[in-house]
Amino acid sequence: MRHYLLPVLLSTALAAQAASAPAPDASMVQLGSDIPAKWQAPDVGRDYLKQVVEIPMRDGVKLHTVILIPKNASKLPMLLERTPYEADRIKDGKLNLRDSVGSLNREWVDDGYILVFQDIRGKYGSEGKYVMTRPPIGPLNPTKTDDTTDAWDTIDWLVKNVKQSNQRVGMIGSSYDGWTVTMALLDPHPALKVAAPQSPMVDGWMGDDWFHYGAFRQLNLDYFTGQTTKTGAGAPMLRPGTDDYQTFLDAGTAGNMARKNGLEQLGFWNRLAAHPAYDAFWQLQAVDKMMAAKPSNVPTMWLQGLWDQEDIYGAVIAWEALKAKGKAGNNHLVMGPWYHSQINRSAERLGPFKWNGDTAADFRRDVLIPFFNTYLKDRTPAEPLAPVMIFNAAEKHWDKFADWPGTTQLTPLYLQAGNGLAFQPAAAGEDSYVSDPAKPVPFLPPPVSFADHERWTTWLLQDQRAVGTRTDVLSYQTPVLTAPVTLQGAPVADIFAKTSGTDGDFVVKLIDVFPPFVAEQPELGGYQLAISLDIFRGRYRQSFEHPSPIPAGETQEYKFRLPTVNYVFKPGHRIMVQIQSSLFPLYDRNPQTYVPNIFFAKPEDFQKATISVQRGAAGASSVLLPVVPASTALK
Ligand code: PG9
Repeated sequence: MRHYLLPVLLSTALAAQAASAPAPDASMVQLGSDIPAKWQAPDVGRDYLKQVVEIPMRDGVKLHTVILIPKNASKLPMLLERTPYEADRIKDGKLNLRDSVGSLNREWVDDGYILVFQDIRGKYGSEGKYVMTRPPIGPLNPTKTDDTTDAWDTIDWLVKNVKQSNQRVGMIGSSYDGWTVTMALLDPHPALKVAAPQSPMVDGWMGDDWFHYGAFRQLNLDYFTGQTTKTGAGAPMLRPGTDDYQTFLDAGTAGNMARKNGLEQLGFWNRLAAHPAYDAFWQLQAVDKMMAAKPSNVPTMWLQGLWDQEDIYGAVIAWEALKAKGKAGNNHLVMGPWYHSQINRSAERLGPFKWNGDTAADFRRDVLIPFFNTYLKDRTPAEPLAPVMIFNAAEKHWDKFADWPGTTQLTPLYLQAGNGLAFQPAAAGEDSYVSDPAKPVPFLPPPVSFADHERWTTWLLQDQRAVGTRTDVLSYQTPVLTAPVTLQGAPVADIFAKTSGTDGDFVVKLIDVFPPFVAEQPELGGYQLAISLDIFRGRYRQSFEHPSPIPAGETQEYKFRLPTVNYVFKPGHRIMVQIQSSLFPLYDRNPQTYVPNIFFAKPEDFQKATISVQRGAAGASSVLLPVVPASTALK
């Protein structure tokens, strides 16, 4: 009985208490919201001010901008980064600015900079419409704004409104953020005094993010969904499994993969897929061409990695375009032993290759920040800045150059019978392989996931022994070198080949073969390091704009520039050249049957083809090497 009675007694007591409770007054009741309309953060001892402003552009669109100002700052320069990757990513969770900004920006804080981050139009906190790497005002952009005007309007606002500044601005940023720097340079605001595009996307068709010489980079499908399904961060595509080699093979074409994953809703994918050739769509947004038409006088440092897995093309090409316009005086070129954007991280090693010290941190301290200080703080650098600095990964030191390339003379290294390579022309002959689209050559040993950061950032340094024994990969090598061979410039692949198909891709790799034993680092014994490699889609052999079928069975020339090198093949090493017809799933498969648009090839278009690479009089296939005359060439 007691068991049931207790709750009844208790509830009776509580009811009696409520009946006798005093009436609530107004201070007890919330009719509005517990979140104030505007929260004013008190001064709790932060050593900086954080201002979040919506800066109006000339068309009234407001761009979300985060300004971090050291406390008691006066006459400090401003470092501006315009980004599609969230200006608010710099959190203000710490009392000290240097702790808040993280390792990437700490050095600038230490040196006394005001940091400014801005969301570009249509991304994250900014108003307006987002257009992927928005082309400049003109035929592809019939509006009155672009990232040149947005940078101009932003800088104009900053110099008028940030009272703690010295009214000078430097722009910096990597990759997409490097591209925004290049756009600002097309009509720089007078207060923009110095700039550093790092691994900038310059030409997405020729050799940066989207394609390489017409071969499509399939991991972009993840990028498009991440970047353009939402104003904020979207998610990459979902996968039926963990191996992207199998996933993309099963999809058949990039077009199928896109369709399955809903990408037909995405404007940029549709535009890209409709323009697989280098037509006006690509030509009119190639930054190097725009730069050459409007070269700026702003002191600019073009930076990129020698093994940049995303944008290995742009910085050096833009620098060359400006040099050709007589602008070498205010444009510097720097190439470090870095993966994409590693300039902003630590860089003591890349894959298994170890350098002497942190090549990125040392460079930022000794070169990059002094370069900015020269123009933003009137400080004279300890050493005059070399026009060109390129790391020599074989000898593990920086080389400085008054001009680049080190030689304009290209020396052919010819394919020889018996898988040899030599500087002497070869006797006529050919080597054949069957390229089977059902078994494309992997760019990394499967299983492979584009999301694997370590493997993705080092795939260009993959030991090529992984594929050298495949029957669809041709490998040629020199005898063991007895004298160094020094390269300073961009090698050029010059391949003469027949195919039984009517289209096909050519991948050419220039490889340093390490000696069988490397005492300092035994794991490098026999390592085959590609120092320069690229892919070329055969239909573009005569014109990038107007592709044409390959006449089956006829020798054709495939000539294309490979990524820039500053490298020494040392005595005891060998030079190797590998040729193959796929690099999958990074690059989409060529069906090897000519179709109007490879994105939409049908399963029956994918056919095996026999490729016959020519030697000697039949077609003197070679790789043209920028051998500096001082080096003793191979006999
Ligand atoms: N490589 C990336 C990118 C640059 C430009 C356009 C699209 C992608 C990046 O890292 O930002």
